[in-house]
Amino acid sequence: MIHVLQTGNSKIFHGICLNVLSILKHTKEPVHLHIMTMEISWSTVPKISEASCDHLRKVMKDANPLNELSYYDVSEDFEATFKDTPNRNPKYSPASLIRLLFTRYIDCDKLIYLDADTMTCSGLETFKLIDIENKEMAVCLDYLGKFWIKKDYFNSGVLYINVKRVKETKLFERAIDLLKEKKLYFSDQTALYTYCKEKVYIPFRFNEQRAIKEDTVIKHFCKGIRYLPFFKVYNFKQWQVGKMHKFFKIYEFDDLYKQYEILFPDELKLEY
Ligand SMILES: [Mn+2]
Repeated sequence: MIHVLQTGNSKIFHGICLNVLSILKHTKEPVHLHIMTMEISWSTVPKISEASCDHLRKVMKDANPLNELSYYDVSEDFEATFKDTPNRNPKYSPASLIRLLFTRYIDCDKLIYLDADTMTCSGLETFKLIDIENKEMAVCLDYLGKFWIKKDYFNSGVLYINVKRVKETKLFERAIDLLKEKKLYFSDQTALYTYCKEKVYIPFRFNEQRAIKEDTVIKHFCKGIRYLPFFKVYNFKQWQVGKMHKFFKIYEFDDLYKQYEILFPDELKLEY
């Protein structure tokens, strides 16, 4: 069983569904997906509904009856933890902090955390080749951060976590404590970077922040820079089908877009 964690609110649920369809396409082993969500007093965005997750679970079980989905509404905990902290409105969204709470809810051996703006291009079984027995996490460098912030600055959009170990070292709880004290620019990512001492750096194929290659496992649609024909900062997501085609020339998820429209008619529409 491969354990996967996704977090967020209703605004990015189509991203999670597309990601899951990509996992179902490539990963042969059964997958246990954990979805953590919240709604809070200082944001109007609703949580992902339990009904939406029930439907997603059905789609997953149709693909493999051994697949599982667990749903966690962490609203109260999130409110109590972050409401009165300087990081309650981080750069991207308060929802980016949800993952920091995971050790309070999830118990398994190893866990693959994936941002909602990622897609898998091959099976998640490849993660098992990474040895994190004596580490807290396996991480990839942040493509832009390694130039501009620090040369070993990592990207927290894909994390391969040794759950038992991070519970011992209290990595995620210490990251939360730091965010309670100090305003950080990339809140959760910098907090994890600050405290994670037992880490192994893995190749970009596990968190590809640029063009998809032949051996890519995860493609991450994070912010990027294109220099030619003119300087442009872009931040397009996999549900922006028009941008995938015209800007990135990515067509390899087209079968999944079709599936999404058939399987998830009641969820957010893809953007053409
Ligand atoms: Mn991301």
